[in-house]
Amino acid sequence: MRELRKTVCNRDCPDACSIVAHVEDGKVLQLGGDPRHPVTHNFLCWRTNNFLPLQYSPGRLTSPLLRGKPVSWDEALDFAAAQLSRIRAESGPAAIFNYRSGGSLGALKHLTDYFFSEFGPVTVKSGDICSGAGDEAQLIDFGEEDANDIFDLLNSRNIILWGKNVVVSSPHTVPVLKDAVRGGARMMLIDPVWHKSAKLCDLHLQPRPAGDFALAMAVARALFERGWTDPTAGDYCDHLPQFRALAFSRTDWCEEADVTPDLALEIARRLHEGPTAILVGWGLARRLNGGATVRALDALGAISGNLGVPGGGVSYYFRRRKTFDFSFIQKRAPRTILEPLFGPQLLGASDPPVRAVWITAGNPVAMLPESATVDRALRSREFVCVVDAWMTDTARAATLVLPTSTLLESDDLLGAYGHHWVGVSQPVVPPPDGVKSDLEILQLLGERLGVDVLRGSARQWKERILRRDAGLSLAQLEEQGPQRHALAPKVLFADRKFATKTGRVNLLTSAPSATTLSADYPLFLMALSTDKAQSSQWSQELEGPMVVTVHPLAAQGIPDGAPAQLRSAIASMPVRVRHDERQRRDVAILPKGGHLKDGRCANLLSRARATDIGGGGALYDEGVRLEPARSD
Ligand SMILES: Nc1nc2c(c(=O)[nH]1)N[C@H]1C(S)=C(S)[C@@H](COP(=O)(O)OP(=O)(O)OC[C@H]3O[C@@H](n4cnc5c(=O)[nH]c(N)nc54)[C@H](O)[C@@H]3O)O[C@H]1N2
Ligand SMILES: Nc1nc2c(c(=O)[nH]1)N[C@H]1C(S)=C(S)[C@@H](COP(=O)(O)OP(=O)(O)OC[C@H]3O[C@@H](n4cnc5c(=O)[nH]c(N)nc54)[C@H](O)[C@@H]3O)O[C@H]1N2
Ligand SMILES: [Mo]
Repeated sequence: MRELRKTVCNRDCPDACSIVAHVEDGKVLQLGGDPRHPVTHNFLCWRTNNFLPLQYSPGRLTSPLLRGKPVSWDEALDFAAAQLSRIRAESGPAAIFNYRSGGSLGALKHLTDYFFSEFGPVTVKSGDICSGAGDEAQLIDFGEEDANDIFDLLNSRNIILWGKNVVVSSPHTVPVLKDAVRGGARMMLIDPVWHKSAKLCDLHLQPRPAGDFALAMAVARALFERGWTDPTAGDYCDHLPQFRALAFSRTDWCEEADVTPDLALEIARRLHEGPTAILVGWGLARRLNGGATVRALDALGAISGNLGVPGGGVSYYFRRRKTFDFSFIQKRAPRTILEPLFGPQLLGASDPPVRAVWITAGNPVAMLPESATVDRALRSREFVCVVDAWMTDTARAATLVLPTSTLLESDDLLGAYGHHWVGVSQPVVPPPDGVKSDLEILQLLGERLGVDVLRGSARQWKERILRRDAGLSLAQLEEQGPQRHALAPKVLFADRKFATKTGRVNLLTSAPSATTLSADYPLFLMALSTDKAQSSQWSQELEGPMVVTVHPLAAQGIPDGAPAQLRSAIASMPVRVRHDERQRRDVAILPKGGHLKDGRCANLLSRARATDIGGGGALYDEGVRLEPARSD
């Protein structure tokens, strides 16, 4: 008999959907969106609708693998325990690196950090490849990083999608945006790349990649010149005169941004005719000047009077961990490795060198820049353990691979970074024989290492982590599905009190240097989210080389559909060229998440570089060029 079972999607996505699984005889036959969740809104994205081929793929790992050979769990865990304790005894715990990424956003994944903090404390990552720069920017400016309620967009007169592809990356914001537009809001997209989200907007500006800081300064200047700033801005902003002076320090901002002055003026006009919500995409912060760029957008929202009002806000992340209490996890790592510099720093670490790496919910070989260096760094360690459900590029570089559960088997607690609903995931089917959850794995490892802090069931951990003042109980989440929590006001900073030291917005006062590419590599490599994959997790087998999308005049005479090589200063890879006249002439667009094993990994081409602040990845500032296909 077919049964409907609900869970919450744990993927690294703003939407954290409530999933309805159709289960028959212990097998999931179909997935759909929960009609009762106001944000999930009865539908799932393509990649999760199509998750079942991955769930039931013959490539699913069901046995631990030691140097590529299946072994029993006892053998695997005895081996892991022996390696970890030997290396700790010989070199100290700093020689062990606990690397965890966002393969599952479940709150219980933090227990890996708890475990290694108690076993060590060991080396951990710093920064954040995804959002480090933007997070830091908002914390510096506002002292707090969160957003107005998602449905507050219905109060906006203008909405600016600033470097944000909602159709692909946050599809559940789209119905809300459509409702807002139906209700009379005007929406514009500012993105160097043409993508489907442009169709939702009445205006699409395509600035030069990395040109947004300059564009924001042009807009600020226009706001000041026209007298369109909030007359009370000086009451709630620090450094207003210095910020004004910065905006007036140049007259050629528009040239740098490659946007005409009338379009900069149009942005200023829409900010002035508020309430205007700026939805800041994660992409534009993944640049050398990414932190400064987000700070500039924060400043635009502030001086134009759009903070603390319904329909306004400069939203980057919804604070997804707000309802979780992780205070029991001591932050006392002896050393950190900056996530975007994973490969070079792992190779370079000394005193002690990193001898062992434990990898949870991440595929750094495919997803971190300079993939070949990441691969080499891992392969040259004494002991690398990867906990994953599939044989990824990173698992291939490991000594030991431990098979774990998928999102349909997950037993966890989830916040969201695109709205304020909290939910629980509950297994809709049990994991296959031979598969253990991250929690079980660490509990069994802990028994061998004398670290027993993870005692307890998943449910007990959920109880412990969920904050009492969140305005919802675990039982309620289990019975009724995801609920909006009580710790986020509908309008952030409603009294224009900010969480900075002075209680005021901290406006930026200086400009970053401009990003330029060399004439040898004139195209910005932009490897972006695709609807067909979650980072490196693809539901379909890919065939042939990756498709690179360029303007026909950027194709070096290579015809549409033809094979070619895409080359950067450090590597090259085969591609198939697709012409698209809607794109700028200085971008080369690839899907992110291709696998190194298959020669499809964009990160092979990118150098490991960090953003100006916050330890983000400067992922889209690598220059590349197209060359004719190699004949070999
Ligand atoms: N289908 C799918 N959904 C996903 C993911 C996925 O892999 N697949 N990944 C998830 C993850 S990990 C995250 S963090 C989120 C967000 O995932 P992201 O891919 O970060 O999503 P966006 O915010 O849409 O940001 C990308 C946009 O930023 C733009 N951009 C890049 N550089 C610049 C610039 O200099 N200026 C401007 N104005 N724009 C720029 C790009 O052109 C692109 O349209 O989505 C999640 N959702
Ligand atoms: N060139 C380029 N590079 C990028 C980006 C880009 O836009 N361009 N985007 C960046 C961004 S935004 C991000 S967030 C990162 C993402 O980088 P990663 O977080 O490394 O992304 P995934 O490929 O999703 O890898 C997560 C792994 O976790 C595994 N996993 C899933 N569930 C579980 C679980 O419950 N337990 C365990 N142990 N494993 C699990 C999955 O099978 C998968 O192999 O990549 C970054 N890299
Ligand atoms: Mo991300």
